[in-house]
Formats: sequence, structure tokens, C-alpha cells
Amino acid sequence: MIPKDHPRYRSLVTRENLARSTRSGIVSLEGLTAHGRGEAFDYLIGERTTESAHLAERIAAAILISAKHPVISVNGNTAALAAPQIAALQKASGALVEVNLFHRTKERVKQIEDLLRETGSDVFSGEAERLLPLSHDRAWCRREGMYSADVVLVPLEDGDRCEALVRMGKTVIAIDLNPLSRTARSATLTIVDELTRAIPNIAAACKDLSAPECRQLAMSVNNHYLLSEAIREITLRLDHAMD
Ligand code: PTJ
Repeated sequence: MIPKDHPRYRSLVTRENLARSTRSGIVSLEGLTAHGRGEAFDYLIGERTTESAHLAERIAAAILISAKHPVISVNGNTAALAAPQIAALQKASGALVEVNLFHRTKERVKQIEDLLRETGSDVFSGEAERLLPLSHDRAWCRREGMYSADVVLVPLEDGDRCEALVRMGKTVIAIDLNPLSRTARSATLTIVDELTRAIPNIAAACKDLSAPECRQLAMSVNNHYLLSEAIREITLRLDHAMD
């Protein structure tokens, strides 16, 4: 019997949740493969928040609470894995919550918005337009939401939209367990941590950062350094894997 606080137990419960959410339509089939890729990287970082991820999460909090118009972008996987945690982060950071999907249908958008509302988020919805410079359906967003945002938090992003948002002059905070992905490398700041650990850590930091610490962290973004540290932490772990 695996103890309930063991990472393996949590990972089994997560798999069941994702399978259920795929059957109900919240998670896309592609979302399941994305999760599998994430699990492999999570194993490499030791299924824990590393030092560099902890620092990235505090910087993310500083950026979010200093922003004028921050938006948390939610897709199927994020909603299935962390809907209540998104609501808590919204409260702590004051960000808008907006659904943006790769595999977009009106029904899926509504289903995900309903789930977010049921779990406490104040979801920014309304008429979406094709506003982002992308050929696929992630181009659809709201003019007063993501399109006007200065900071966008994008858990489980695809590289195209991340690059497009950065080109539009936005500060993009990605949560991605793969430090080598195009998203991780093109975001302004990448948190190499599992979504369900990262989001509560950012929310906690939003509440406990002092104003001087917040200013200092918001000015200290160095994504290249943080990704190099994430890779170094993985390598160190692999070096001792057989000990
Ligand atoms: O719900 P939709 O229609 O918008 O579809 C969303 C998916 C996930 C299919 C879409 O965003 C996608 O294709 O993502 P990618 O390009 O597969 O990238 C997902 C990245 O997130 C990969 O680098 C994974 O390693 C990483 N990842 C997967 N699960 C997690 C994760 N990172 C953090 N926490 C996770 N739980």
C-alpha cells in the first residue's frame, strides 16, 4: 500500500483524474501525452520543487503582483489538475482568469469555464476574437483580457503562442517541467516545476513578499540562469541515480 503523501500515490490519483477528465472532454487526448512528457521530466527533477524553481516561483509572484493587467491563461490540463489552486492564485494575485485552448470548441470552453467557476474562480469570459498572430485556435482570446494583458501566466504552453505573446511585448511566465522546450526557452520567466506544486507556491509568495523584496525580485529575471540551474539540478540527480 503506497502512503497517501507519497509522490507515487499522488501521481496515480492524478492519472485517474486526467483519464476521467479526458472522458468528460475537459482534457484533450493530446493533453494526456503532454502530461506523460511532464511526468518523465518530473521524475528527473525528483518530483519536488527544486531551489531554482522555488526562486522562479517567488519571481513570478513579484511580477504578477506588480503587473497592471495580469492574466492567468487556463487550458484543459490546468483546469483538470488545479482548478481550486487557480482560484486561490487569482485571489492572491488579483489576476484575471481566462480560458485559452489549443483544441478549441465552444463546448470545451464552456465546460472548462464552468469547472473554474464551480471551484471559486471569477472567470473572464465573453466574446472571444481571433486576436493573437497565430494560425491555430489559440489565436482566440478576449480583447480586454489576454490581448490587453501586460503579464500572462501560461501553464503547459505550446511554443508558438508563447513566442507570439513575447513578440507582442508581454511578460510571459511559463510553467513547464521540460527546461529544454521552446516554451521554456522563449518565455520571459520559466518555472520548471509541476503545475500543482508551482501554483500554490506562487500564491503563497504573493501573500508573503514584502514591497522591497517584490521590487528586487521583479527586476532580477534571468531565464537563462534559471533554466541552466534546472538542467544542473537534473544532471546532479542523474549523477547520483545509482547510489
Ligand atoms: O487543453 P488544450 O486543448 O489547450 O491542449 C493543451 C495541450 C497540453 C495539449 C497543449 O498545451 C500542448 O500541446 O502542450 P505541449 O506542447 O505538449 O507542452 C506541454 C509541456 O508542458 C511539455 O513540455 C510538458 O513537459 C509540460 N507539462 C506537462 N504536464 C505538466 C507540465 N509542466 C508542468 N506541470 C505539469 N503537470
